[in-house]
Amino acid sequence: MNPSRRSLLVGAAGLALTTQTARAADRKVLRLHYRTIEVDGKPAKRYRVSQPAGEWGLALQQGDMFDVRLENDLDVLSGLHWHGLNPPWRQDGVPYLSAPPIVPGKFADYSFPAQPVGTRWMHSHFGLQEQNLAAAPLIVRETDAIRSGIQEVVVMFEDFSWRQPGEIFAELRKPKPAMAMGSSMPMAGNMPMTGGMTGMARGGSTNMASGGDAMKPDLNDVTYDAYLANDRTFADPEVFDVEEGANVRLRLINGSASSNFMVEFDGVEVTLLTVDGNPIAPLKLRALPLATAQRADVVIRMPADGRAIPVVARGEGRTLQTGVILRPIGATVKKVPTNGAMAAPALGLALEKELRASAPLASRPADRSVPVDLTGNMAAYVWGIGVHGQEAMPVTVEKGERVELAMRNTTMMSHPMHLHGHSFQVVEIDGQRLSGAIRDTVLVPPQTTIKVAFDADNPGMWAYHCHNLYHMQAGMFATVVYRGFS
Ligand SMILES: [Cu+2]
Repeated sequence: MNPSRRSLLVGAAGLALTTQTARAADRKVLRLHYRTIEVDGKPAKRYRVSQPAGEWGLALQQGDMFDVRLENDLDVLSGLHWHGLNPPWRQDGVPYLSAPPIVPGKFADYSFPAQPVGTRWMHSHFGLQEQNLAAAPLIVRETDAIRSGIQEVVVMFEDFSWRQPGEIFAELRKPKPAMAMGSSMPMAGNMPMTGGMTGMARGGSTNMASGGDAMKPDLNDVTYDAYLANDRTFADPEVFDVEEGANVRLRLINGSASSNFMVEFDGVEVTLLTVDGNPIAPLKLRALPLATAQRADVVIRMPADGRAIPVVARGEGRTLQTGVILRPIGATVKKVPTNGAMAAPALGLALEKELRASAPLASRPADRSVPVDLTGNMAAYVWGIGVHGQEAMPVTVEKGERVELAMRNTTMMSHPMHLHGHSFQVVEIDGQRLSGAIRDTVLVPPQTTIKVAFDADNPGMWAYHCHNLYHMQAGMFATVVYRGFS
């Protein structure tokens, strides 16, 4: 498409921004396009988001504007959501809620302050495209990170299946045989799930074997063929050259569609600096839980013995793993198997309870407290969000309010809950108050209640949903709507 034709299409893209001419010189271009990757030696045609020169995603600096032209070079409707940034709602990239999707061959322009700073990411919010790798890192580098001179390594983890996502979803939604479902199972769509049904109502290749264990949480709906780190498996991992004994800042992004990971660093203790891009009181740890859509920045000091360190993300409840290698000059790189010795444990709340925001919300009582039930019926593969006990109700708020969402997970699966347009603080876990992390995505494990608080300072209509792609597609999607917007 030539430039003059492009300029004619600005209005058609659905975002009329007055600043676009003035800032055209600084504008970055991102393209949604097809590419072929290789997984286990076989080619796979998938989506990619890159700049014209090939850079995956986007890196900005603190204080920058987010000035982006997003071109859709696919042959399907698409778009991108800027996960973790808090833009004006019309630029949030949720099709039909914030703006129409971008039609093939056209583009949309975005212009807003790139805030908050930190490790963010971008992904399609259209249909099931995210499963086919329509995602990329979006980093707004903090001034102090830049000044520190510490080497940075960005790693995005994804899950990969040879099956098309539509096929995966259709199989999940297939009616389950009645005799396999037990007698105590609720039949109505809105009833809480019991453990009995989660273990028994599954079958075939989507079952990850929670067996018949009645009260055992269910970890994975989808059995993936591979996990990827920066698009690669341990058969051919990305290797980063680092200095022996030096500090390296890892910006870790769980860009998967429906996989929670446990990340380890070859037994080396690392320092956790941020979660979802937001600083916390630094914590030392050896294993980092990273739920779908969450991010974490850790600093690792490369060991004095000069050996290479694999950064390994293993799927919750699985032995399958992926990762990258940090290699000091001259170190040999040992092969890392694509399956670990033991399955990674289920992600819990032990770390979440330890996290303390470096810059918590100002202390103030909530003006509005909203009970939110996370519901599901595994047999029908229907998931939901009940707001004030009512499925499909928006959370309504007034500008200026302090709002608390009390999320109660009535199901036997965990749900990474994401609110668009706002950063929230974790303020209560199972009845215990805390000044927890500032996040945009919090994992709510089975049968737990987590309260988050946010300031209603970004008027509009916002998506509020489970970030497990298949749960969202099956109904676990609500909205936060400011008065005056509808
Ligand atoms: Cu979910």
